[in-house]
Amino acid sequence: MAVERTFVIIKPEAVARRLVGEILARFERKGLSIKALSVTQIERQVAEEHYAHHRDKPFFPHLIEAITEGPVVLAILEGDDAITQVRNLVGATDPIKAAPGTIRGDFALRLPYNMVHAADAPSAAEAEIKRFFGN
Ligand code: 3AN
Repeated sequence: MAVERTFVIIKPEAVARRLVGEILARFERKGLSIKALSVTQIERQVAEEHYAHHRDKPFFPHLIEAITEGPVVLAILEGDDAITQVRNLVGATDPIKAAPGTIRGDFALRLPYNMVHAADAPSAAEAEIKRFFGN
């Protein structure tokens, strides 16, 4: 067990549906601390960098459109094993596979609209915090 920091994006579809409080409440109830919080709109260039590993996928344009189409909430969360804990709360990537009780399982129907991005490893968390919050 180690205290970790992780990075989360509450995506435009979740902000549009007024689910920001609900989603942050789930992280807080679990015992994680909010260390930084910001409302912003992601620039296309930053989105393309963030999702560079999907650049060759057929759904890439749709994914970039979805993450840039409205305001998002960016958050840094901290706590014991925060990266795994947050991924567990968020649920499987595809909402059709995400278990009820998870954020995606409870609020999302279909890709790419799965409500939340969460860093999947310490190196990703560090790079994403730097990309979105600077040093
Ligand atoms: P996760 O967000 O669970 O780490 P990734 O990194 O594989 O999953 O996918 C990044 C984002 O790309 C997902 N959050 C989702 O919005 C979108 N995505 C992934 N797979 C698909 C797909 N097959 N069709 C459309 N969008 C997808």
